[in-house]
Amino acid sequence: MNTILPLTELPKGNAKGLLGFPLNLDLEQIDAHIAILGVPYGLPYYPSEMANDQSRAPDILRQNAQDAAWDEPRTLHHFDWDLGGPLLNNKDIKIVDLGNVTADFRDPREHYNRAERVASKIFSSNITLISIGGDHGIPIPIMRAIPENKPVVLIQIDAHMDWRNEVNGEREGYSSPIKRASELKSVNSIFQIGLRGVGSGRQEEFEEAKAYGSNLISAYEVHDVGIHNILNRIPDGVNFYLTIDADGMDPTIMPAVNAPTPGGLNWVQIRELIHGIVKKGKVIGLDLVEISPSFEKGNTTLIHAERLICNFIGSAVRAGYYD
Ligand SMILES: [Mn+2]
Repeated sequence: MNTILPLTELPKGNAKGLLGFPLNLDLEQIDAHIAILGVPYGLPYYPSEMANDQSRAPDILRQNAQDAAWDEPRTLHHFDWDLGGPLLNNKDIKIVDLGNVTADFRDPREHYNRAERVASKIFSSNITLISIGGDHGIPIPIMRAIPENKPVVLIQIDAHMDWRNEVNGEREGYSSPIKRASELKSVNSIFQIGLRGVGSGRQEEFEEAKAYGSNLISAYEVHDVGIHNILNRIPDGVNFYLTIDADGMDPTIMPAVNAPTPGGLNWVQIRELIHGIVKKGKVIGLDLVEISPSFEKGNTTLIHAERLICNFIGSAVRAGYYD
């Protein structure tokens, strides 16, 4: 194990952070209200997954964000109709991009250890953490860093339950984040929204999730009753952690996923859900995972991903998180 490697490194191929926010690799000095962190690598189920397609997503999102395409970036200063004003609402809000968590290919688990150490620093400093995956194993070390004295309600947006105890002997891969979350003292309850189609879960994982008391909400229920009624089931005045698998959204808006599944959340629904949860309590962290750039169509997934992150930032600012 090489302890000399820094916890994070510069994104490849560009020197700018996401949405043009400054890069800050000195983790001893983070002067920010919100920190963005790339976490490229999960733990593989097969040798070929050591660096999977999803591991390219943090840098590709930074490079191909719609904002980066304009000569003069607009996202920070122009009027945003999703938010009713500029992104940061003319407040003095500091956002930094911490770069990507460094990998150690002699010890793949060290990537998770580093992600957990960065997340611990962020959570203990009351900075909001936005992590970009990588596959859905990424939130396992991040959620492990949530302090037990500040427990959260976990909200997962996903087509799949992700309750596998292990796959090919690996307990911390992309089929297991909610199973691992259910074992944490820092997770009080779980809402799983957007479930549909066929995934890695079997009847036994379904029974286990029910026995735990997880709130399993199918995408079809969301379409039937509307986001408003789903929000009414989620408690107010608590802390939240939000994990968003790109395949929770409908493949028409996020096609770049490994398991595209019909019937997912549309843009209007995911936007309303994010704004609604942010208003209910403090979202201490959000991750967006499972973007597989090889399957991208146009810039569709990346544009929705960027808008999703902007809606989260803008709603957090307007909910008074940093006042
Ligand atoms: Mn997932």
